[in-house]
Order: sequence, then C-alpha cells, then structure tokens
Amino acid sequence: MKSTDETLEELGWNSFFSEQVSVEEAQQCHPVRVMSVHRGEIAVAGARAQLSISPYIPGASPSDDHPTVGDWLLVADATAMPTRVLRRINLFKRRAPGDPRKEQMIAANIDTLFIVASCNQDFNVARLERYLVLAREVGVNPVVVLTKTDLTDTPEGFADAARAIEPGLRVETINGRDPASAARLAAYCGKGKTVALLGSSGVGKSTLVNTLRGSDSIATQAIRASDDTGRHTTTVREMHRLDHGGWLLDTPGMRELQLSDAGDGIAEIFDDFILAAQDCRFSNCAHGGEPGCAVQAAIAEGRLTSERFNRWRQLAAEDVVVPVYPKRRR
Ligand SMILES: Nc1nc2c(ncn2[C@@H]2O[C@H](COP(=O)(O)OP(=O)(O)OP(=O)(O)O)[C@@H](O)[C@H]2O)c(=O)[nH]1
Ligand SMILES: [Mg+2]
Ligand SMILES: [Zn+2]
Repeated sequence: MKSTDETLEELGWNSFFSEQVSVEEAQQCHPVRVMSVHRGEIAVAGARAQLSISPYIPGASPSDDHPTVGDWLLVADATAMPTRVLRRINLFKRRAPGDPRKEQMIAANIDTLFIVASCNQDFNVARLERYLVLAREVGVNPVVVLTKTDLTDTPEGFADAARAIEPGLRVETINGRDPASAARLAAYCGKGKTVALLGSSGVGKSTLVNTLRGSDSIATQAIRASDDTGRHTTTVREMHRLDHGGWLLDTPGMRELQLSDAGDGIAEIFDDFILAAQDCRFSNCAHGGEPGCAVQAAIAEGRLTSERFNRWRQLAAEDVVVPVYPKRRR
C-alpha cells in the first residue's frame, strides 16, 4: 500500500501547502484536494479515500475563500467538515457571465494550461489571445493544443497563426482521438502535476482526456456541422487521474471569457504595443489619432497590425474595473 505522503504527493501536495498547516491543525485535520464541485456538494480526495463533503465552511465569512476545483482544503477529523481553504499557488477566474461585477472561479493550483482549439472554422486568434492573457495573468505556463489535425490538409497553417501571437509560444497539433498522436502531451502531466484544459465547446477537451486516460468514461458529442461549434456537453469542472499519477482538469466549454483584473497579462501578450506606446508624445495617449502617436505610426509603417491593435484595445477596455453601485435606498 502507498504511504500517506506518497498518496498526497500524487495529488499534488507539496511544501507550499504543508507549510501552511500548524502543528495543532495537523493533529485535528487532514488535507484533501477538491476533485469537482457540484451544487451543495464537493468531491474531494485525500490520503484515505475519495468522498463527497459539504462545500460550506462552518464559521467562514462571505469574504473568505470558498473552495473551487483544484483547491486544497483542511477537513476536521471529528466532523468531516472543511475548516479552511489553503492558500493557492494560483487561481483562474473570469467575470461571471451575466453579472460583470462578479467574478467566477475556474480552477486553482494548476501547473500547466492547455488552451484547446481545433483546426476548423471555429479557430479564432482573438479567442486564443484571451486565454493567453489569462494564463500570463495567473502565471501558469500555457500550451496551445490544436486538435482535429486529421480533418484538415493544412494543420501547420493553424499552428503558424497561433505561434504568431507570441514568440516562443508552445503549440502542439494533434488528433485528439488518436492515442499515438495525443501521447506527445503526456510529458506535460507528470506525477502530481495538474493540467487544466480550457477552450470553447466542441474543440475536443473531453475527447483528449479520454484518449490520454485510455478510457471513454467522459461523455463527448459531435459538433454542429453548420459552424463547427459544440453542444456544451461537459457541465462540471472535474479532475481526472492519469495512470502514472498526473491530473487532467476537464472543464465545460466557455461561451465567453471576459477577463477581469488582467492588466499585467494584457501587457505581456501585447508587449509590442506597450513598447511602441512608450514613444507616444503624450503619456496618456489613447492611440486614437492624437498627434505624435507612436502606435499609429507603427501601424502606418506596417510594424504593427491594425487587427491586433483592435483586439488589444478591446481587451483593455473590458478590463476596466466595473463599478459596484451602492444599493439604492427605498
Ligand atoms: N476528427 C476528430 N474529431 C475530434 C477530435 N477531437 C475531438 N473530436 C470530436 O469532436 C467532438 C467534440 O468533442 P468533445 O470532446 O465533446 O468536445 P469538448 O471540448 O469536451 O466540448 P464541451 O464538453 O461541450 O466543452 C466529438 O465528436 C469528438 O469525437 C480530433 O482530434 N479529430
Ligand atoms: Mg467536454
Ligand atoms: Zn499613442
């Protein structure tokens, strides 16, 4: 049988987390990792077993962290109730669809992000850029995974378009249904490592998880022929174990990824624009036709493109903090 330490290490436990646990806590609690979050219930795995517990932390205030998938929790031995969420290595979040003032947590404690897109009409550079900004903001290494290479004669055309976004960006082209092709990705998900898969519906996230696990336990569904978009088959964020001890976090395809608080990530992905803007005559130049605008000059000279300029301005505009209006008194 595996020791407690070995089992926890396979789940991704390391000194970053163990150092947060006091001697007293260690006597009364045990750590578990959140495998999936459902309404009113979370599935967790620890050294002892995998089980479902309540996500509600007794005595926690609304501002305290509440658990999301990938989190480490301390659970009281006596009550089997969580006592607190351990500080995260990183946290993916976005603006909540439908309420821009709220944030929605996506996943925590991720080692590598697979940004999944497919080589078909659904491929979209602006969308990839959005995910890349998110990865840079969070500080997680991204890998762009382009699926469905078997359905195109020109997979390299898609790969080149992705590589053009950022120098040195890792781009992998695969047939997600073919184990030999997908196997290349296994290197990213070694023992105890967690890889999150994000991308639109229908790009083949769940298919890839199934193939890498050598199983078909996750439901997948054919995309719409008219526009190659998916049918929102996966509905929960869930961690899946690989045989050699890595983890793949499958997520539901996103309809929209609205960034919040991602200024640093935007600056990294659009660093060519940030650099050019340093030469604008006015420090508060909006690059919209002011005299002495170095960004517009670079576009005019063909050193920067207006397409990317527009995408940069769009992301920057969205990232502005949305005010929370005080409730009106009656
Ligand atoms: N030909 C081909 N088909 C693929 C590939 N990857 C996925 N598919 C198919 O694409 C369809 C959608 O795949 P899913 O795995 O359900 O997509 P998903 O990203 O999980 O979608 P959501 O759960 O809705 O977010 C399925 O019919 C898959 O069989 C691939 O590399 N090649
Ligand atoms: Mg899916
Ligand atoms: Zn300017």
